[in-house]
Amino acid sequence: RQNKLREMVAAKKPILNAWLSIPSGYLAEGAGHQGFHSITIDLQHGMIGFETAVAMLQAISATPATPLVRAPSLDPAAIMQLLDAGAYGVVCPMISTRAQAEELVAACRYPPDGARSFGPARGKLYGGPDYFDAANREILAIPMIETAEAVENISDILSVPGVDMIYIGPNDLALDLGEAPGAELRESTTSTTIAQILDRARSAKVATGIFCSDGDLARRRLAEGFDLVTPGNDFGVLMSALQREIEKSLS
Ligand code: 3PY
Ligand code: MG
Repeated sequence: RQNKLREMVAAKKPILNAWLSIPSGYLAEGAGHQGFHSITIDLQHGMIGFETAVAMLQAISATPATPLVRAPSLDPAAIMQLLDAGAYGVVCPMISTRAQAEELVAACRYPPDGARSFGPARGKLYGGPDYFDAANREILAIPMIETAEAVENISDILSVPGVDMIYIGPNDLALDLGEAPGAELRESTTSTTIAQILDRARSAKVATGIFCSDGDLARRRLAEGFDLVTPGNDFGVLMSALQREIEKSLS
């Protein structure tokens, strides 16, 4: 199966990515039918374990969205297991050096391109009979750029073969730059740094994604030239929708 995200990047079409932290196949299925191009299951900060992630990947398979995961950390065993479960891309937190980016790519690629162990399990159900031939080409390895060290090493990280997209985590980036989460929303070192990363990635012809607090910021990021945006996460969106209904009920 082809990865539609690759085609969209090549065609310069904006990618809308949903971000799920709530452990529910039902939610994943519903989100996948809303028009998002990809859905990311967050195993780092989400309340989601491996077995529920499998059920969510199955649910996403019933929708047009491409299934991505955010791995809990740069742990090749965990990454390979999520790929075997049918993820078609891995967003990996805290990639700060070339060696870490290479380790991420190696976990996502079968030899000779990498060191992924063979046992595609559900990946083959999602990807189809040509899974083994297609996997190295179609599966995206997406390092998160969210530390000052990653910014220092950005050229090295962008030049690693197999890094086709980076994903900025503005909150951790702000923390590591000595600012508070949310600093990206105003003029700040974090905002300037995000613009620099975008610039560098575009010159290196590596696609860019970024977490956004909501759809307004996502629209701005697309206008700036990001390829993929995440307009908020499920829990935040649901809580503000609930709050709005309370306010309406009392007004
Ligand atoms: C961050 O902002 O640090 C993130 O990881 C976004 O998901
Ligand atoms: Mg982060």
